[in-house]
Amino acid sequence: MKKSKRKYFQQQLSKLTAGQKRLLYKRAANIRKAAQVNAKNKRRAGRKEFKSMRSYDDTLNFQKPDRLDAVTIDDWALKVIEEEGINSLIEADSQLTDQHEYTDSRKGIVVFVEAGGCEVQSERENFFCLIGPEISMNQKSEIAVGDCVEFAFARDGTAVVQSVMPRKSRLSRPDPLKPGIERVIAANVDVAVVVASIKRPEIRPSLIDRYIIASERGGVKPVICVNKIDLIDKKGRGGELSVLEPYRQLGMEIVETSADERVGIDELKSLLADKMCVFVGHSGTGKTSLLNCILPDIKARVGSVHDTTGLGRHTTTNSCLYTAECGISVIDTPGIREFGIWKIEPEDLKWFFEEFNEYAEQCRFSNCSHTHEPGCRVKEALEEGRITRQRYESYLRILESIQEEGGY
Ligand SMILES: Nc1nc2c(ncn2[C@@H]2O[C@H](COP(=O)(O)OP(=O)(O)O)[C@@H](O)[C@H]2O)c(=O)[nH]1
Ligand SMILES: [Mg+2]
Ligand SMILES: [Zn+2]
Repeated sequence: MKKSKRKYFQQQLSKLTAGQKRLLYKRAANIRKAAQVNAKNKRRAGRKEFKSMRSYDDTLNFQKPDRLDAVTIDDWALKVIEEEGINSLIEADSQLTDQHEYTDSRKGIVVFVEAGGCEVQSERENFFCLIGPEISMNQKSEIAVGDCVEFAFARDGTAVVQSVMPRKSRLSRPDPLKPGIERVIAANVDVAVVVASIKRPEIRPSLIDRYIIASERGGVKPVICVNKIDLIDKKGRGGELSVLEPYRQLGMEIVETSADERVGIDELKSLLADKMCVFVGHSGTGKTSLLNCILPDIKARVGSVHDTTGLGRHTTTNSCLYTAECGISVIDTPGIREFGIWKIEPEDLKWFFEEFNEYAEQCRFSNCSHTHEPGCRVKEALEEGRITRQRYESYLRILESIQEEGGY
């Protein structure tokens, strides 16, 4: 830090309490981390992809990729002070730290998360809540849609989340910009509906496999929904739907739907009755359209509670939980093109390919990765057609991606 700046920095620091300083350095560490990963990803991805990423745009201003390592945490803290002002820290701290002032504690479920807070539904009423700093620090991954929380009101009426209940299940992926950080897409869900479309966009089995793995890892039951079946000729269905054969053989539940022609909607509804579900899948496969078919009463209800969280506005970038009278709750998620695998060691991946297991026991080596080893019974089963090439190749691709950093 330059001498001239150092003095200003010390002056500003002296105005802050210990709690405020903690916030300052936490914010500084966050933007440093984001900028480092950003710079790295940019180098790796050749710029174009990461430029458009939304959540860390604000940190791009802080980037000095060529001399990142030369700057200290104080420099980042100074940046925060210069760009955001110490008043914002003082405010944030005063709003969030004093626990004793809170009254009227309630429980609820998080329906929407955005920068600075979340929307919590509690006994049919929605509250916008701030998230206390001790939560963002203690919780491994911050609050997610579907989380059960306790919140209370400050003297000025501001609702603040005080604690988050342990999650009974989760669907997560690594943060695309910060692969070391877990992003929980949905918490406490029973079922993940992996929505694929038969055409426009084409089915991507390896993406389905990734969702299945993430679901199973997080304690969520995956089911497959193939949408847009109106786009194929009824007679020709066998051919186009053959990619689903491996999943049929695994005994997974598969529903064929058309949101446009309202085909299969009742079947999907009965599968989801009284469950908390999350809709995941490539963007454009029809998740939101299906949601509208299943929960027709949603639009009105959401609109009347909160215009800002109505269908359409944030839903392209954020997940949102909708609950209907019929007892179905659905978390609609934004479309993502790539879905990384959160914390599965390369040697553990094979266990998520269930159909390999009965052969894996007979491989010559007990730690066989089924890739290059001699005496691999899984590869023999592949040659014999007992394991599909589609799933085996998907295994290889995912294995390769998790051997590289981050699971992407
Ligand atoms: N032909 C056909 N188009 C559909 C169907 N479901 C959704 N679409 C269209 O696919 C596009 C993407 O739908 P949307 O629900 O926004 O997909 P999401 O990104 O997964 O939420 C829209 O233009 C829909 O009208 C369907 O069953 N059949
Ligand atoms: Mg959508
Ligand atoms: Zn093997």
